[in-house]
Amino acid sequence: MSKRNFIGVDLGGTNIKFGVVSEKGEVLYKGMRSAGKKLGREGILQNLNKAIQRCLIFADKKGMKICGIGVGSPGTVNLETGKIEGSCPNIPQLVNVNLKGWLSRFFQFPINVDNDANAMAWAEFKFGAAKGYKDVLCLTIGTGIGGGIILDGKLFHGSNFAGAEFGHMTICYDGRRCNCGSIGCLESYASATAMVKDTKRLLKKDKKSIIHKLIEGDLERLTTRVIFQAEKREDAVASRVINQTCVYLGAGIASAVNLLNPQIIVIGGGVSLGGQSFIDRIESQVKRKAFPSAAKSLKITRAELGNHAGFIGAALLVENGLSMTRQVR
Ligand code: BMX
Ligand code: ZN
Repeated sequence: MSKRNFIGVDLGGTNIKFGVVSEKGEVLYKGMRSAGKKLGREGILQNLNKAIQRCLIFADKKGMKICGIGVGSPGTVNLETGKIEGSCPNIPQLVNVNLKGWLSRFFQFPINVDNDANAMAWAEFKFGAAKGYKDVLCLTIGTGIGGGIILDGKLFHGSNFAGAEFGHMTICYDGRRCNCGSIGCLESYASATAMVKDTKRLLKKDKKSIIHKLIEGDLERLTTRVIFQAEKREDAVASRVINQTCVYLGAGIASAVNLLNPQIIVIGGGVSLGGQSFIDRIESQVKRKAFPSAAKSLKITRAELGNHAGFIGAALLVENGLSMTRQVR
């Protein structure tokens, strides 16, 4: 058994995923609970606290030593202070919360807080689909679209820790309004939230779509899982939305490829439910749009660590999160 174990928490808009992770990336314990977004700031923080307590109880039972707690949170996280800064469109209750300060009132361990997609990227780089590569771009497509960049083996944060916000690249300068306040961001076109919205709009006009049956007429039950299921059954509405999503993602990813020329792109999050055919369609869009010299040996693949990547990465970043910050600043 590995001697150095960490608690990792992935604080999402809907759920909190958490676990005890060894330094070798093994998941020794895992759990999930609702983030309680409707409960407001205190409620979310209490749920975060409870998730960590569950990990500590497990570690205690097994006689395991915990060496630190890592949290991945949406939004811009100041790595030095542990505060969520700027805008936090998908969990606005967290803006200006010093997560690290708050947690250190309850837990006497080294604590590190980073952006959720950065954490996912780090996990995939260390132990997942991007293992062995040094220039990596990860994106997670769920409620929003998050991004993480690894350049020359180092996690890139940017000068104010706000880098790699992949979902907020402009793909249409006068397009849809985004949750972040800007216009035309990739997230407002290609996130799971956007896919569901677009599908609902089309369903109002297409009464024959099989999706109506799958959701038993209740639009509230529509998820990307249902959309992918419907596409397998050759539903026209589902195909149209999914193909269009691939076009949007292709445009965003191609721009990032031209900017960074990564070796590999890893795609995770709920939308990776779309399987290999979804990745293949994104890949063909990217290859069509990106510089041939940047695209020629580019690999695009699904994340390997699935739902666990966020908390695994958060846990692993406890040890090198801060040392990396110093390299950036
Ligand atoms: C948003 C942004 C990113 C985050 C991404 C994925 C906020 C609150 N979030 O673009 O920082 O990485 O969503 O988040 O500003 P998820 O909630 O979809 O996992
Ligand atoms: Zn935006």
